[in-house]
Amino acid sequence: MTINEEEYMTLPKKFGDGKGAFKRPEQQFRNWISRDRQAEFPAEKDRYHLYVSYACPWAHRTLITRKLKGLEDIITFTVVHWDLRSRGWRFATPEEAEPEKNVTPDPLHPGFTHLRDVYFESKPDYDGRFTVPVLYDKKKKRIVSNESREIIRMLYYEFDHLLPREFAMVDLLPSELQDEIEDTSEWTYFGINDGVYKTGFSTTQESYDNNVKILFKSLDRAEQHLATSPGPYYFGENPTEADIRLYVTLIRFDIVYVQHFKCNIRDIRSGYPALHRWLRHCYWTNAAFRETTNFDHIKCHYTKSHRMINQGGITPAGPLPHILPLDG
Ligand SMILES: N[C@@H](CCC(=O)N[C@@H](CS)C(=O)NCC(=O)O)C(=O)O
Repeated sequence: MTINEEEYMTLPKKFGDGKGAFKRPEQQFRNWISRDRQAEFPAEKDRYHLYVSYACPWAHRTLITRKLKGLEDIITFTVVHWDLRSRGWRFATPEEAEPEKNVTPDPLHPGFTHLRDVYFESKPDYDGRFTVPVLYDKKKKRIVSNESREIIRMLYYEFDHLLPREFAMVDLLPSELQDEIEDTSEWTYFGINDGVYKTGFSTTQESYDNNVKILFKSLDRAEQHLATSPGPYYFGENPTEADIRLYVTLIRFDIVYVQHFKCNIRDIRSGYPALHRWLRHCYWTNAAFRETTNFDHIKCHYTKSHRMINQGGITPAGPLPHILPLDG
């Protein structure tokens, strides 16, 4: 399938199920980094690079994991411009790259203007979408993976031998919680992470009605869990994959999904006290969550890039503040 340039932004129709529902395509780069030195992609310092958008929840997972695992000196990253247009994600021009904008040109390929150029470098006949995150091997000049759920799992343990003990000890998928985390991840993905997209990209009333119902039932389920568990994280004292997966959607919920994706039966700050407490705890007490969250990129990307939903590209001012204080 070759992506037609003009149709590129009609994503909900192109990847719909024919009944007005959005269907997320499978990713094409699925290699793994390994601690084994003989592996095709062995874990090494300063060999791998992440291409991310601060706007994208899937890419956000990788940035949180990188920081929780103390991989900042080991894996570098580049943030694309939030402005997603018909040629896909683009890199900032040198003139745009002011520090407060938090975007840069591609440091690895000075001539590349778009993320698609990185995809074509790896696979000249690539025919999928040019999505973030991308995990890139600087040595082989090839994409390792463009699937966030697999990228984060590579970061959990494969680099541990290169890390100081305090970070090697950080276990985001402890074996005693693995089944519960897998189970939670499954319905969280279906109902919440992808649920906001399926709701917002619905092109029929029926699809919207179905998906918004599943989304809020899933939020109720997460609320119930947090209201009856000791916290402060989803499964106790320490953050795990369950927190990473839920956080990236809920931090975008009140500021974007409520109005932009019509996920407005309730919002988190006034309708879900336990989720709200948990969300503020992640943001305010843990730099890995807070410092990887960029509200400007999030708001501008969704509202100005999805012109099929918001024709004029108007970005709403509120809600303010973007997140309430810890004890607010
Ligand atoms: N399953 C992928 C999904 C990634 C994805 O859909 N990323 C979106 C941004 S939120 C993207 O890059 N879209 C650009 C496009 O489709 O042109 C993952 O989790 O890594």
